[in-house]
Parts: sequence; structure tokens; C-alpha cells
Amino acid sequence: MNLEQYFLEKKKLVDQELDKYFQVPSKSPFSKLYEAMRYTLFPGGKRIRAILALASAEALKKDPLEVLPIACALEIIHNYSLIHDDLPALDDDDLRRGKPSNHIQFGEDIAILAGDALLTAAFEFLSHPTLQHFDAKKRIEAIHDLSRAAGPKGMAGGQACEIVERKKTSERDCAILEFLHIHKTGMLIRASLTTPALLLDAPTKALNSLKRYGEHLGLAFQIADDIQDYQKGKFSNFSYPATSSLDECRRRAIELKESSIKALASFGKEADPLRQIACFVVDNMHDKERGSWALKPEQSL
Ligand code: GRG
Repeated sequence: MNLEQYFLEKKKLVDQELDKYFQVPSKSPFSKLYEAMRYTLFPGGKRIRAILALASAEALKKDPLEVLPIACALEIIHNYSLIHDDLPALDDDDLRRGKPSNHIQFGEDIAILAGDALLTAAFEFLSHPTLQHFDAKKRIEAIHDLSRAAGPKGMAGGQACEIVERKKTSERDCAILEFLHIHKTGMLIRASLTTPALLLDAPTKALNSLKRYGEHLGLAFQIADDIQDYQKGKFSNFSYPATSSLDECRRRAIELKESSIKALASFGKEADPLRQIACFVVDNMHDKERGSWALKPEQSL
């Protein structure tokens, strides 16, 4: 399997769908809002959450197109979180993916609304008419899973926890750091696997395996990201290199990669994309050019 080709094909599917929905209405009072949403969505990043959702369907021997609206919803939520995270009240970052952050380009007012509108649009995708043939109970379970991952018990909660911790002067506890990363980053990655699996009515054993894979991968993803930031000279007190040596961080990421692959033991070849994605995330820890992840995966596999 050529992972680069796989990424490109899946990214194209997601991009086409997002492009269709987020067309800028001409001469409309909404145009500015659409421009701001599109500014962050395109060209976007690696689309890793969307690709994981499509790969999760494949692991269950289902057509990934069936869960395309879910893949889009995940990506839309992720992009909202980046816009809000860059705002002056949160991380106050002027740059995102090599270009001015959304609020630098459009102003804070529009950037806040672009984030809000994206988060809400994700639920339009989740309740998309093309998903109507799925059992209503399964659709609600899927919506519940993703809402939980993005909300106060997931990503937003994790971010709030980081803000509270940042203000403390006492020594930082490793367990708290891990807790906030599991919520801030890990829950959405886990949902990338479980939300499609719930909709597709995966057997409990397969669902649990995908959940475990997602949990291990979510943490590995955060550690790999922290290592890359550290190598680029971006040091945060909330990163893994702040609590352990770089070698320990790498060892932990490799352990998590192995555990994620082990969690897929009951799957056959159909889960190979998921196995390769885990290797790709962790084996690229040393790649300082993060933006090139989606373009040169096999170089480090
Ligand atoms: C504002 C509710 C709210 C939450 C913000 C996700 C998040 C919480 C903040 C983003 C900042 C950050 C660096 C989080 C760690 C997770 C992470 C590595 C995000 C970047 O994800 P990638 O690498 O980004 O998938 P691309 O650019 O590829 O889409």
C-alpha cells in the first residue's frame, strides 16, 4: 500500500465535499464569514482526523464514502479549534500553517464567528440527509460520541484545563499534563475512529479495538507534535519535553505506536492503512517540516 497515494486520494474526497458546502455566496452579507471559514479550511492541513475516519470504515470492511460526512465534520471541528486556539485570549498565535492566523487576516470578531459557524456546520454534516439510511439509534450514538469528544468532556474541557493549570504557580504534575492532552487532542482523534464505527454498527469487539487504537494514537500524536515543536525551538511548559527527556518522549511515542498497532490484532489487511498511519505519525517525529507530512509519508516508513 502506498500511503502517500492513500492520503492524497482521501484528502481529495474530503476537500471536494468541503468545497461544495463552503461555497462563498456572491454579493451576500455572509460572504465575509464564508471567506474566513474557507481561509482556514483551505488548503488546510494533513486532514489526519478525516483520513482516520475513512480508514476506520475500511477496517470494518465498509465503503469509506458512507462516512464521508463524518470525516468532514471531524475536520471542520478541528479547524474551528485552531481558529479559536490562535485568538489573543487563548494561545495568541499570529501564524498558523505558515500564514497569518484567521484573526490576523479577518479581525477577532469575524474569526470568533468563523469558529462558531464551523463548529455548528459540523453538526449539519453529522445530521446529513445522506446518512438517513442508517439506523436512527446509530446516528444518535455517532452524534453523541463526536459531541462528547469536542465539548466540555473532551477538547474544550482539555483546553480549559490547560488555561487553569497555566495560571498555577505550583509545580506541574505529569498526570495532569497527560489528562489535559488526552482531552485536548486525544478525544477528537479517538472519535475519528469511534464515531464512524458507531454509525456503521461495528461489533463491540471491533469498536473497542478501534477505541484503544485511537487512544494510543491520540497520545502518540501529541508527543510527536511536541517533539517537532521542541526541535523547531518552540518550547511549552505543557509539552512532553517539559516533563521528560527527549529520548524518554521518543520511547513513549514508540511504545504508544506499538500499542495502537497491537489493538488492531483482530483485524486483517483491511486495517493496514490504520497500522501505517500509526507508523507515519510516530516515525515522522524527527521531521521538522510538519507541513510535508501528507506529501512525503513513505520517506520515513
Ligand atoms: C479552542 C476548544 C478549543 C480547543 C483548542 C486542538 C486545540 C484545542 C488547540 C490546537 C493547538 C494544538 C497545537 C493542539 C495540539 C493538537 C495538535 C497537534 C493540533 C494540530 O493538529 P494537526 O497537526 O494540524 O492535525 P493540521 O494543520 O495538519 O490540520
